[in-house]
Amino acid sequence: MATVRDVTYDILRQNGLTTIFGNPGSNELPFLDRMPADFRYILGLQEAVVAGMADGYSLVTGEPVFVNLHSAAGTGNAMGAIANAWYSHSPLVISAGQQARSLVGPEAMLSNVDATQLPRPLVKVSLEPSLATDVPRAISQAIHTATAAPRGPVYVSIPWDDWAEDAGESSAFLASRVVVTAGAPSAQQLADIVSRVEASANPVLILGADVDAAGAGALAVQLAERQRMPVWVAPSASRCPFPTRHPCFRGVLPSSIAGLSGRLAGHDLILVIGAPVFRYHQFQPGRYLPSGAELIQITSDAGEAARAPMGDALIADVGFALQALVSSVSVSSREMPLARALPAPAAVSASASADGALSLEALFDVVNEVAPEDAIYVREATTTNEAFWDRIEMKHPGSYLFPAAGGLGFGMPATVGAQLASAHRRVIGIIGDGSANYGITALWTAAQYRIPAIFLIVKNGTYGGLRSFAKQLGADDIPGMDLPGLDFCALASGYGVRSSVADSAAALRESLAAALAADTPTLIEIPIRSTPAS
Ligand code: TZD
Ligand code: CA
Repeated sequence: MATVRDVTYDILRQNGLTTIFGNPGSNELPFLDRMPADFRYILGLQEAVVAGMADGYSLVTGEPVFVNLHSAAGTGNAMGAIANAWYSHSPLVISAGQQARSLVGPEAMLSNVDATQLPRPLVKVSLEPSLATDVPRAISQAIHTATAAPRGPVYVSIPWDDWAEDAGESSAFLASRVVVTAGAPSAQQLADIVSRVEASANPVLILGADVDAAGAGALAVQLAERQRMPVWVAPSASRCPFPTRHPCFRGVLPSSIAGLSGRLAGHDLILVIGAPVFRYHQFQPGRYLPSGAELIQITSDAGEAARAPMGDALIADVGFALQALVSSVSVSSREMPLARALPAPAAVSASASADGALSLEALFDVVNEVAPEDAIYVREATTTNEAFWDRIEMKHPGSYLFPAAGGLGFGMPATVGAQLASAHRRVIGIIGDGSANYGITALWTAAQYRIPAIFLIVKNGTYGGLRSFAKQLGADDIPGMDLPGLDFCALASGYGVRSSVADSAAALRESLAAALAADTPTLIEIPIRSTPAS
């Protein structure tokens, strides 16, 4: 007899989900007992970190990943990370252990009452099979739902007494199923877009995270070059879809309605690929589009297309659509956009500055100089946005990750998960002294599994991003903005991670080079001079 547990492991294996990120509880033990030898279990010490590590891992591999949480409490702890996974279209297959079936009604301890309701609306599907023999089919459904366009997290709650049950003969069909997504534009749909782009006097290309997720950055470069289009990254960028030193590259668009349309003034055609229209953040109302501009959006997410307040949309696979556009558009006779001027190198003294701290500009100059050109950056420190995008060169696919829902707690775990997934690239987390605390226990997983992630803790002693927001809102007396008394080297050592303080360009250069040479994780605490824009 094949049990529900045997068949489930086989389904996970056949679909390539052999890494399990989890934090166990009594409801999960019957599933985890005698885990097959070809699976590995990565323990996170808190579920926000479990789901965040899984997200970082999946964002690098581009594959679905299995997450095992403990009942309602574990799911609750993971919700912030699930919000980020939802907006980054990460196919997290999240399972949660449930009490024994007969104990859920009477609400025994650790029952997940109304389990399927708990993670909504941030999962594509939420299931609790109505009988044990349906568990394998539900897991299979969850995997294929997570990976179908638009991709995203899914949730399955499984009563622990189901695992030992007979899976029944009909479960034998599940493991070998192959479900794939197509979705290319028709010839007519393609011709319409091509003719609008070619007829435009001054088109602009805006790229979103899904272009990078589709591995289609090189196609975006060809499209921009053929049509001589300047290229912006869509606001609230969670990945980097275009090489940052390419002459067509312009930067990341502002996140307010007025700011964004102001920046696009003069363009008559705005082509947006692989992004919602738009992920605004700052509230600054205005006209959605500059006058005289039309907008065309290409997205694989029907929800993104439908909810946009302006423009036309084509729902199609982003990679196929870009390929089709590149093969169809002519080479334009417009002028090639001129490259932006690079920022002047930041002034640094050989030793620590007068106040014993670096500027953000000097920090990123050093990182850009010392880090390998194919480094993967995970960034979660609000005030570093401008200096980072100005000064860090990124030219390889998958070079950048940022929390897609803006939920802090992504940076530390995603740095660990991304490094675990990257045998040949180094992952450098640039994490604020505020943000680091939402996922600090990720340090333990990095240390115990010898994952050589590098954590640069940007220490300005405050929630700097909130300070500049408060200023914009005219709020000048907010409690709880400062973060005195944090010692990240002491925290690192408590979790088993080597660390140092770098308070000058020379010290940072040296400690980052040593971290890159090591095969275990390193944390570098970097005191930063004042808070820009506050
Ligand atoms: N809690 C969560 C889970 N997500 C959030 N985005 C916030 C709170 C609010 N928040 C921001 O949006 S930015 C920020 C907070 C608290 C400050 C982050 O501070 P930091 O970085 O030290 O990490 P900076 O560079 O000092 O802003
Ligand atoms: Ca800070």
